[in-house]
Amino acid sequence: MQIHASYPTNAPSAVERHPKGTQARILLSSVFGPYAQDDEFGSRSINPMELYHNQVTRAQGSFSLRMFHRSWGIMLIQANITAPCAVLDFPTRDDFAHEITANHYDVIGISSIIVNVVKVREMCRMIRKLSPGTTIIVGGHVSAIPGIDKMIDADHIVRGEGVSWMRRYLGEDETAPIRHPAIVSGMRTRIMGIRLPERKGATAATIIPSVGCPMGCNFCTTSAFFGGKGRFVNFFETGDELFDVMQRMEDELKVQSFFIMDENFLLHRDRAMRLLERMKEAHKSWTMSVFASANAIRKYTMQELVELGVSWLWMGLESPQAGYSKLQGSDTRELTRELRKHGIRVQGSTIIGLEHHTPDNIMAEIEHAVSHDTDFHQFMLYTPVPGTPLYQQMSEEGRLLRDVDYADVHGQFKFNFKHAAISRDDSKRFLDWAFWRDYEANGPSLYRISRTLLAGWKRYKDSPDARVRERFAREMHKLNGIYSSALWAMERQFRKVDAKVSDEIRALRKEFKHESGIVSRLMPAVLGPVLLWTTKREERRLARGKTYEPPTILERTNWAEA
Ligand code: B12
Ligand code: SF4
Repeated sequence: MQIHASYPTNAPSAVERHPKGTQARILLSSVFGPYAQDDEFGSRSINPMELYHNQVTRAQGSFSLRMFHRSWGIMLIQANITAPCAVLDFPTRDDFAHEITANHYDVIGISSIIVNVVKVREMCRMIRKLSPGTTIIVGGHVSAIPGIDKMIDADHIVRGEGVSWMRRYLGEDETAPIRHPAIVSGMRTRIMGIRLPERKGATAATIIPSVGCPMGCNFCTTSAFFGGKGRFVNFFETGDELFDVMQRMEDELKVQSFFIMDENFLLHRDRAMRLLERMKEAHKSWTMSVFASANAIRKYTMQELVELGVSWLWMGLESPQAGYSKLQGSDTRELTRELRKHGIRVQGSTIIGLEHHTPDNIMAEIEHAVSHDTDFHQFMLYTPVPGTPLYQQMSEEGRLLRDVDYADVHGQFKFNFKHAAISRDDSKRFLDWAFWRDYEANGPSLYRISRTLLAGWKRYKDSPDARVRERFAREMHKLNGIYSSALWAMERQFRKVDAKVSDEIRALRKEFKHESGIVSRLMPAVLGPVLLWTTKREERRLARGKTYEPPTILERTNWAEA
């Protein structure tokens, strides 16, 4: 078995080549499901394959935003090799067994994060039994586990960036430009008990400009995995390259909105400003959802952000006392308020259980987080994850709890280390409280995003910039009847949680009515009661333990039947 580190990129290659080179048949698979249940392979009901419901809106009941995202890492690798390749996403164990017996693969690559290491072990075992002779490659964050080579039976374990590694392995040109796959960012979206229709162009395209982040926060696993502080891997260096990719996606997927999967997109100001120039020249009224740190956001005026089309922003708030450089000089509450006034939805992210937290001060810190009144709020436990500087430090200090299963090391359950002041069980109580408190005080996120949208619409509906005007009009007209109806149902359903917030929802609904055309004005009378009914039905289903799973997807490229 060999363990390879593929960062820094372009390091001299010690990777042996596959004898068949680009003729090798490759299968790239994510780990098997089902995911949202407790089982012996490390699935956990608390850890579903859903971004929002897992770590953001999980306390919001039937108002929780539920959707699935494909495994973009293996899609990116597939799009950048010329070998015949299949991607198998979200298989069951039976699907996986069937695929590797129905077809002969020379190479099977498994992509996984740390929590799913037992599934990787099982998949390696299955491959050895059902497809002996096949080379097994394991990549993704799971490879950062110390001693992983003793835990699983793989031939190669790849740390860091996978496209260049795989190209090298197959004897392809690893410096060739990256070809971006067409990725629809989310699927099977559900809210208020309804599955939203999937029309071409209705869902954003995911764009992956880079992996890693040079800020190097001590707990950050993505930063550490792609080289750590001062390093990251750029797939598209310039605004021009990015513009070209986005334009291609606009054509292929018929989208005008993009989910930019870059840990700190706004940090690279030259690239973003060049992208804006190109957008202006080509009159592109695009919408962008981005991740950015507060110090990076502060490099832009609100006008620049709005012109760029930033409509959703994921920002780490962590804790004002924590001293992270990305937060220095920022009043994050003021920044959040300002962004929302300009129609930019803010998703805050707060860490529970930092070193300075104690049972005496943590409630105040949670209140502070909640007082940001962000549209969405992610809460996560401070978690030393293998590969990060924090893990190294905790390990040296002898504070890691040795008997915690990797399947439970994901920041949404309990501490995996000895905290100076907070017990393991209390870590979960504080975390659960934070989610609940944010929901109770600020209402369903769907209400909050409606409010931000309306604020943006009012501010920019007469903007002199036609691109900006068009963007807000597009969002408002497409949705205002739906939002008003959802608000009608939310107002009633939320009354039992908090009457004051319910009144605020009602006031917002009235404002929507004022800004709406005749059809949208009438819609809540019909659609509102339907949504109230589906919401209640969903509450009952959830109370009975209903969970959701992503569909299995198989996609082949450069394929000729053997
Ligand atoms: C989208 C996403 C998800 C999606 C699911 C995606 C999926 N289909 O599996 C959702 C939202 C459901 C999700 C859920 C979870 N996620 Co998540 N997720 C991400 C996110 C935001 C993007 C992943 C991505 O596509 N990145 C871009 C691609 C290009 O990078 P990549 O996947 O790392 O792939 C590259 C390399 O790793 C490598 N590679 C990957 N696979 C393979 C395979 C082979 C064979 C090779 C050679 C190379 C290779 O090559 C790729 C190209 O360079 C990342 C954060 C991030 N910025 O990466 C977190 C992240 C991967 N998630 C993480 C976590 C912890 C979780 C959860 C546990 C939620 C939680 N409680 O936090 C759950 C787990 C759910 C479950 N039951 O398994 C952590 C992983 C931590 C770790 N060290 O293991 C990350 C890094 C976030 C973070 N910073 O903490 N997640
Ligand atoms: S700024 Fe965010 S993405 Fe960058 S290292 Fe810190 S936590 Fe990670």
